[in-house]
Parts: sequence; structure tokens; C-alpha cells
Amino acid sequence: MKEQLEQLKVQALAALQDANSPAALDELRVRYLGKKGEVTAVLKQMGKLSAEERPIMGQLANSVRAEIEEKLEERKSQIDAIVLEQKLAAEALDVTIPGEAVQMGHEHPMNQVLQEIKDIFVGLGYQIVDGPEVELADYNFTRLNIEEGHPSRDRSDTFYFANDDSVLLRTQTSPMQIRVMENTKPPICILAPGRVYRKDEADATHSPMFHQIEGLVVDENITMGDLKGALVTLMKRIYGQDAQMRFRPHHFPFTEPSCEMDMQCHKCHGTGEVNGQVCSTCHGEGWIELLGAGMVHPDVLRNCGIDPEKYSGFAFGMGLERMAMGRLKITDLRLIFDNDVRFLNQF
Ligand code: 2U9
Repeated sequence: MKEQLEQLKVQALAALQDANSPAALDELRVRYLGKKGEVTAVLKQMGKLSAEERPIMGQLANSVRAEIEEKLEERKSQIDAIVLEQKLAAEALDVTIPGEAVQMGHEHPMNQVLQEIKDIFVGLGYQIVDGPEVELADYNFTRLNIEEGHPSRDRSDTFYFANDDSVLLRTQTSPMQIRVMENTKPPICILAPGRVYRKDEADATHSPMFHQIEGLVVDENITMGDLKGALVTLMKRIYGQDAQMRFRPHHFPFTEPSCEMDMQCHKCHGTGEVNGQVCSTCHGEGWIELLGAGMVHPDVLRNCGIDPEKYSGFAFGMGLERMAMGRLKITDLRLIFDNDVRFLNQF
């Protein structure tokens, strides 16, 4: 029995020395010291011993047990240290490696142009107003004199929410001006920039969501001269003091009379030709369309509780993407929405 215990000890200590994982150690603990373990098995044979031999063997068995336990603890702390070291090595962070420089972005080109236009109008005394993108058809169409059956009301052109066509995504920012007129006694002098929505397939010049900037001035004695002054000021500030402008008659349901404003093409100076070729900037027109405008229709004033006998007003509207494209010489509208940094970094 003595030899058995000595042999077990030698075996166990050697096995423990070779163990190199916490799981292997656990296995050895069960194998040697567990209830059904080998040391326990030897102790169970103590009954066969004489009364003199029993305490001696008991002592030996206990010291073997204690030695194995001690070795277990020793190996356990060695293995824990190795495991920790491996973990630290695997998760090592070299704080001396130079960091990656953070790429700084900048204001989106469209917002640059928006800011420029807002600054000009704030300088002229306009207030910037903001309103809902989900609108009532009443504000978006009816009160703007856009009658039932007008093509722009068609379900194929406008995003409606309700089946009764009463709620929609605004197709222009004009409902904002209606809201202001409803609640404000003139003088009114506001600029309404914002997102608008139309059911358009995206191409180089169309997008189902785009931005408009509309302006509205209502007071006593407002004339087409005031309209012209405001718009020529805007365009000369944006395109330079020598920019040449023209106004053409047009029709809008919400203004009367109405006009469109063009700028003479800066590339061909109005001739439509460059070196005998059709000008690529204005496609041979000699002029570039900038915006629409007019005197607010008396019915629109009346629809908002403003007396057209006492007050008159002018309004204008422009597409912001179109303005940004003209200002920054961008040829495809989709580039504005793609947000490719190689494009954005050019501005
Ligand atoms: C009220 C009364 C009148 C706003 C106007 C235009 C002419 C116009 C287009 C320009 C390019 C829309 O983005 S676009 O497709 N807009 O031509 N907008 S007059 O007239 C108003 C607005 C509000 C109460």
C-alpha cells in the first residue's frame, strides 16, 4: 500500500507538471483527489490494515494528498499566468503606432449656396421661415389657386397619404407662405427654403426630392419694380455685378402677372455659340433659366384673409439644386445627393 501511494504521488506530480490548461488540471484533480479518485481508492483499502499500520498509512495518504494539492495550486497559478500572458499578447494595443488622421468634412456644396442666398435675403430684411413637409392639399394647392383637375395635382405627380387626396408631401414650399399670410398682418417679407417632393424618376436634372427657395413680400404699394429690384440684387450678388438678366412673361396659377427670369450665358455671352460650336452651357439658347416669379394673385391674397384692394405682393421660387449647379458648375443633379467624398471635396 505504501508503494502504491508513493507511485501515485510520482505519477500525479508528473502528470500535473505536464498539464498546460485549466481544463487538464481539473481533470487531474478529479482523477487523483475526487470521490472516485485514485488516492481515495487507496484509502478505502485501509480497512484491511492492522490497527498499528492504519495511522501510519493514514498519515502517508494525507501527506500524498497534501503534496498533490500543493502541486495543483502551484501549476494552477503558473497556468493562469501563462493564459493571462497569452491573452495580453493577443489583445495587445501598440499605443506607439501613429493614429489615422480623422478626415474632416465640410459644409455640403448645396448648403453653401443655400447659406449664401439666405445671407443675401436676410441682408434685405427677409425673415427665414420653416414649415411642415407633410401638408394639407388645401395649403399646397387649393388656396394657391391650383384648381381641382390641375395636372400638378395628379396622383402620378404627387405623393399623397390619404385616399381622399387631402394630405400629401408638399410639392412646393408655397404652403408655408399661405400659413404665414393666414396669421400675419402685412407687411410680410419672408424666405421659405426647404425640401419638396414630386414623383419624378431620378436623372441628370430630376429627383423625387429636391429643395426650393421661395420668397414672398406683401405690403401696401408693392409693385413689379420691387420684385425686379430684389431678384436682380440676388443674381448680381451670386453671379457678379456684370451678370445680364432678362424677364420673360410666363403663367403660374398663383401669380398674375407672372414671369421667368433668365441670366445671359456666361460662356457664350448670349450668342449660343463657342468657336462655331453650339454652346454646351446653355445648349445654344444664349440664356439660362433661373427662376419663376410674379405678383401674388388677388384670389390667393383673398384666400388668406388679405384685402387685395389694400395690399399687393410679389413672390418668386427657385430650385436650390439648380442654383447650386449653375453656381458651382455641376453637370449632374445626382452628384449632389450621392455624397461621394471625391465629389464633395471639390467644393
Ligand atoms: C404664394 C404665392 C405665390 C412662388 C413662385 C415660382 C413662381 C416658380 C418654380 C421654380 C423652379 C418651382 O423649383 S421649381 O420647379 N417656381 O416658378 N414660384 S412664383 O409663388 C408663390 C408662392 C406662395 C402664397
